[in-house]
Amino acid sequence: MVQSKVPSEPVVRRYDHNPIFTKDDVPYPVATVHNAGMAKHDGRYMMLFRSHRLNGRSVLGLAESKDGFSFRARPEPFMVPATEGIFAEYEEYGVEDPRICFLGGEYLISYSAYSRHGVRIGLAKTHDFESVERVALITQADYRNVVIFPEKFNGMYARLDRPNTGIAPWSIWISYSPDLIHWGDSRVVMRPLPYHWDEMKIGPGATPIRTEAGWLHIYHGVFKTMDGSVYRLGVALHDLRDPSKVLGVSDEWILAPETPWELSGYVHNVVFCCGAIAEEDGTVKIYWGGADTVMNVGVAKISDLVDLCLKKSRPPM
Ligand code: BMA
Repeated sequence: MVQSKVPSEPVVRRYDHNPIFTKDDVPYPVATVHNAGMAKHDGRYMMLFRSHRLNGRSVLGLAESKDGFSFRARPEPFMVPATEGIFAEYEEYGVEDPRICFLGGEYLISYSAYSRHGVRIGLAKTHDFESVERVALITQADYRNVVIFPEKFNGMYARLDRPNTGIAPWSIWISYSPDLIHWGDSRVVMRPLPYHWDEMKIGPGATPIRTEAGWLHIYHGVFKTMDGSVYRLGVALHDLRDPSKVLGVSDEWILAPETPWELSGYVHNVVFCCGAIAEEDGTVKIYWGGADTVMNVGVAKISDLVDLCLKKSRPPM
């Protein structure tokens, strides 16, 4: 007799009407929409999404929503590569994968700046999502995936970042700054685990979320297969007072490519998160790019994600 298996509820419940946002929702010509940074501003959900233009280089567009599920795009991109000053030289190939952090009454935007010199991180800020001001380039090459913590620690700003190296698997580091411009005191806090879903490389995902148990961080991990790389999402919990201390990392991923628009597209087998919004009811809306082509959303209970970090842990290093 075949035993029937009781399916367990997925920890992240995909929204029934994914994908929530595609290139057809953008009023200017683009090939993709993906990897959006998220913020809530004046009660509205702001989605700062990346798009490949038809020349293969990326720009950042903005879309807004009242409910977090149905988004309307602005008529023009929000950030395109700078054409003057120091930023022009380092953004020549495009701006990508933004993260948004609300801190000190303003929204900080950390984004990848691509150029012939490699990829580094730019910092910009906005008060109102109408205008945007570039602040500084806050890393050298090659860095990606910078998320800034929405609080200071002993007077210092903190960020998780991901330097690229030829020697070790790409890992998650922490760095500190007195002024958001000069960063240092860097050290590695989390490494990919050999022969595990995130063994090839990991990188910060969404801006960390404050919970009673610690800072909840949704990150991405990559596994190399004979059919290319698979991008999945995982969760880690960092100490509230000392975010360099990782209290737990879930042994299991929380999301893997499964739907047709995550399994195939511009880059197949990818779910990639740059933003999540914690709600007052204890849930979090997680936003992710599917196959570098469309935007999706799912909802998880914050307590379930914290439990995964603390009760089903793998070692952070
Ligand atoms: C990473 C970044 C992401 C992208 C992912 C999958 O290295 O370039 O922007 O979503 O690869 O292609």
